[in-house]
Amino acid sequence: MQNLKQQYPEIYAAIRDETRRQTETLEMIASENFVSLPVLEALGSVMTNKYAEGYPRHRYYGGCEHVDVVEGKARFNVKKLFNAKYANVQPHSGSQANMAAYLTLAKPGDTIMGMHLNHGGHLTHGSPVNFSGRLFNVVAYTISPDTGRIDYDEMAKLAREHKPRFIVSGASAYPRIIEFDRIKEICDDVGCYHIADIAHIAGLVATGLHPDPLPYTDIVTSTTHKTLRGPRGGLILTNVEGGELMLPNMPKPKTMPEAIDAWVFPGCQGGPLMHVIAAKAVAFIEARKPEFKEYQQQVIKNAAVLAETLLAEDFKLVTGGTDNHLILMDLAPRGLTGRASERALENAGITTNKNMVPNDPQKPFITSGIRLGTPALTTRGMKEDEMRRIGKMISYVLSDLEDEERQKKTRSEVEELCKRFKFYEIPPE
Ligand code: DSN
Repeated sequence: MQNLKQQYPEIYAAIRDETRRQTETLEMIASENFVSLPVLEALGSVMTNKYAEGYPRHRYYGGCEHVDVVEGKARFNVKKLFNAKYANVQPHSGSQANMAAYLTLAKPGDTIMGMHLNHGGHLTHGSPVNFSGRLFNVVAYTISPDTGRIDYDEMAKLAREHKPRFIVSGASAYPRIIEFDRIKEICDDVGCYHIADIAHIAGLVATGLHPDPLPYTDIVTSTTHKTLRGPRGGLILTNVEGGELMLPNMPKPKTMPEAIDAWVFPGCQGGPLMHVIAAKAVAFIEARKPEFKEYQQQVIKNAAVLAETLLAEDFKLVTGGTDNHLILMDLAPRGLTGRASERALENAGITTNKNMVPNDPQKPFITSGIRLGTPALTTRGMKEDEMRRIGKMISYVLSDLEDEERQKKTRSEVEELCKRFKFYEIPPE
C-alpha cells in the first residue's frame, strides 16, 4: 500500500489501525468473518473499474470478456456449492438480494410474513423503517417467549389468517436449526411462496451442517460475508426452473430465474460490482474445498463449547444453548443491559454486539442481550480450549462492569491470545 501511504496518509493510517484492531482483539460479532488473502486481492483489483450492466455475454458495455469469466466462475461454483440450478451473484448486499426476491414474488401493498426484528429477524424481513415494511403489509411472526424458539404454530395460524404472498424464513440472531420443511408445509397449506434468507447460516448450509432450504423454497437469498467467508455482498438461488410463471410484476410470463435476473438488474441495481464478484468467485471456490467443511464443523463445536462454558458460569442463554455459530446471552437475570455489557467487553478487547432477547424490557438501543459468534475466531484457528478461556474472560468482565482493572487485565490476556493466532500482517507505520 505504498501509494496510499504516501499520498493519503490518513486513510492509510485508518486501514493500518483497523488491521491492528482486527488482529489484536477477539472478533465475536456473529455476522463477521475474515476473508482469505486471495479474496482480499481480488477485491482490491482493477475489476472495480469496469461497468458491466447486464449478464455474461449479454452486457450493455464493451470490454466485458474478462469480467464475464469471473461472473461465470462465481455462478458455476456457487451453484455447485449449494446444489442449485440457478444463481445470481450480482446483489450488492443481502438487503438488495431480498429486495429483488420480494419484488419477484409480490407487488407493493401485498401482505408478506417475516420474523419480527426484535425476535431475531432482519430489518429486511418487514421492519417498518425498511423498504420491506414500507412497501408491503407485514405480518410478523415471533419466537415463543418460553422456549426462545420459532413458534411454528403461531406462524401457521397467522398465515391462515392473513394469507401472505410469501413467508420469509431466516434470522439474524437465532441460535437454533430453522425447520425449512415445516415452513414449506405452512406455505403449501395457504398457497404462498417461501423465501429463505440464509445470510447467517450459508456456510453451514453449504457444508451440510444445517438443513438445506432449497428443496423447500421458491427462492433462497444470502449474504456472502458471514459464515460463507467471502467479500461483503449478496446472492440469490432457486431450483424453480422449469415452465413460465405469471409473476406479479412482470408484463408477460417469465421463468423464476428470468424474473429474478430482471429484478436484480435493471429492477433494483445498475452496474454490478465486478471486483466483489471476482472475490465472490474466489470465496465460492474456497468453500468447495474439504477444509471449508472442517472449518464449519469447528465453528459449531466452538459455539457449543463457548455456550457450555457460559452456562457453567451461570449465564442464561436464549434457548439454553446453540445448534449453530451463534449464542444469544440474556443478561436481564444479572441486572445488566446489552449496551453496558458490549462496552465493557469492548474495553477488554472482546468485540460483540448488544441484541434484543425475547420479551426484552429494554429499548433496541439498550437491550438485555449480547450476541456472540464463533466464525471469525475459528478462521484464526482457535478451538475448544480457547473458547473455554474466552468464555471465562467474558464471565469475569461481566461480573463487574464498573471494574476497569478487570477490563485492562482481560485486554492483556486477549492480546497475548491473539498473538498466538496471527493472520493479517499489520501494515508498517
Ligand atoms: N447486520 C447483520 C447482522 O449483524 O446480523 C445482518 O445483516
